Amino acid sequence: MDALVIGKPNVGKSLFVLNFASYLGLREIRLDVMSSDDRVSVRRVSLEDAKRKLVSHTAHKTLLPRRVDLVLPNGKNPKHLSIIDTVGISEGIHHVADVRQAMASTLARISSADMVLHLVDVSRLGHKSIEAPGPVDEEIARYAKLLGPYAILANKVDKPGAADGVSQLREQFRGIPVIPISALTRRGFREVKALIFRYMG
Ligand SMILES: Nc1nc2c(ncn2[C@@H]2O[C@H](COP(=O)(O)OP(=O)(O)O)[C@@H](O)[C@H]2O)c(=O)[nH]1
Ligand SMILES: [Mg+2]
Repeated sequence: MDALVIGKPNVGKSLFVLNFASYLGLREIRLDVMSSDDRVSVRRVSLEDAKRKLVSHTAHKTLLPRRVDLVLPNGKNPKHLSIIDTVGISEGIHHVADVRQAMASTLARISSADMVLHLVDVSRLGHKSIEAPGPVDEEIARYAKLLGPYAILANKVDKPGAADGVSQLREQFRGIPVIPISALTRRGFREVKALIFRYMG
């Protein structure tokens, strides 16, 4: 099963993917870089190295999707889960062609993913920063909810002001599951795992 992680720049997608993989038991990852024609180059790195490389204040650090493959023990039928980290989708039209292209191909992946996990930075609701929830989040939601299993992960609940943000977000995205999480402290990871397992059958 492929779970696509999508959202605005700096909302915590990369930190979520790596810490969630670690929560699911992974210590070293094959960091598969997927090119636009879906060719994959494989590298093995520790989760700590991956974090140093991929988690950043700089937006659009990861243009190509990164896939993390996990095998989850389940008696005689181990489950295979791929979590795909993607480039941030920003508001408006980005001035760099490569970034625009990466965003377009990320959006195109929504239709083929088995599940979409849409991260928002719930601590920035009402702010003007690039990671603040905005119109592009509503567009992603409108599209993704039609296509299959979809949830919003309200990230950075460890930060001040996030509790209000979660209830506002639930109000705004009625009918869509909103799971409060912290990619940093791993709060809410149990709920995300339960959701994924429910869809994996
Ligand atoms: N306090 C806090 N910071 C976070 C959390 N998730 C991500 N960050 C920080 O937000 C910044 C952007 O994270 P990153 O994973 O690179 O975001 P991405 O652009 O969506 O992949 C980094 O400085 C992270 O350390 C969180 O849950 N809590
Ligand atoms: Mg990233």
